[in-house]
Amino acid sequence: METLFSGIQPSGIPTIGNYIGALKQFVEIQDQYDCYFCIVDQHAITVPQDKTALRKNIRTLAAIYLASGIDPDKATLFIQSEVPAHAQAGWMLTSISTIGELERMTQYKDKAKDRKEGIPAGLLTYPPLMAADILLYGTNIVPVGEDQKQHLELTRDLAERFNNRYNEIFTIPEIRMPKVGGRVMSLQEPTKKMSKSDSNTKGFISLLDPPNTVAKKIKSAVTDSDGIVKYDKENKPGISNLLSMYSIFTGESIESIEKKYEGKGYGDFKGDLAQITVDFITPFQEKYEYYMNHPEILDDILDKGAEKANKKAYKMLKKMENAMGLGRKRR
Ligand code: ATP
Ligand code: LTN
Repeated sequence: METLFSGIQPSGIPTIGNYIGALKQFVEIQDQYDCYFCIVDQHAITVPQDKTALRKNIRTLAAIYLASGIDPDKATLFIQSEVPAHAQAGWMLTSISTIGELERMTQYKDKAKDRKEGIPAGLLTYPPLMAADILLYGTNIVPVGEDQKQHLELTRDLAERFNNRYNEIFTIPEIRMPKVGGRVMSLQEPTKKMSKSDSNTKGFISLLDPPNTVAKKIKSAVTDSDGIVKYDKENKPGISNLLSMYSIFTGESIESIEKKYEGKGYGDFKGDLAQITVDFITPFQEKYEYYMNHPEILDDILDKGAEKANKKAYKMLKKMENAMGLGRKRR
């Protein structure tokens, strides 16, 4: 069976964008791969985090993975910092990365420009840590949203560089992006990606927003003034974004949704989308509550996950050290 790896940062409460771009894909293909799903807390600290909030977000994210339908009997769910090989391998891959290629990463540029009190060095070295996450498991496939494409390309470059320079130990991973919904946009600024760390909370739907808040946010989403429900990403980014969401939740094609709302205004469309989203989020939140109310079940899943991930990652770490000549050769 091939191996799948993906990660989400516990940098806030996941949004419907994270669900559509990442979690939903995970669940759809989890039966076809040996899956590793990671709560990447060491990535989250590349920007300042409040320690109490971080701890809370880690548990919340674990429960959200499970509420989305990740099956802990099949997949390995674990916390990055509980598997030290990630940071160790990350250091080795940082050492073969160049500052030039890291400075070209758009996520780095975007996040660095918001930092008023100096740019944390971890923001720059974030991608080799991500490469370590992936490469440690001999990963074949990485399901992510569109924003991670550049990081995946760098991961492939680093893997090839390492293989050529030291020893052929890494599998070159493939990226998998959703056909629709790879980039869910902000409800307030539809040319910007929906992000869980957005300071304007009206821009995103958190997976834990109360249903009436969800409905309100959709109804007040920014659209345009021509009132025609039609997909046109360039000229009508707001309504196009909502159309994608509608299509993803119902499975209907964009064309058939456009037909359905021909001659109707945005009000009807948004009202229906609000209901559809609430119908998804209500049972989702019930499952989430179950795991939050049973911390012993959650801890047990995370303990087992860390144990399994540690075993697998440690083997690759040793191969990396051998290839690079670190430490002593064991007799
Ligand atoms: P942050 O806002 O803290 O930078 P984020 O919301 O971008 O975080 P991540 O934890 O970095 O979320 O991403 C987790 C997964 O969700 C990744 O696979 C990413 O590609 C995907 N993702 C994030 N935002 C979106 C979005 N707006 N649309 C589709 N997929 C997304
Ligand atoms: N960089 C990703 C999160 C992430 C990840 C990974 C995704 C860290 N390590 C490994 C896939 C595989 C992000 O910011 N969304």
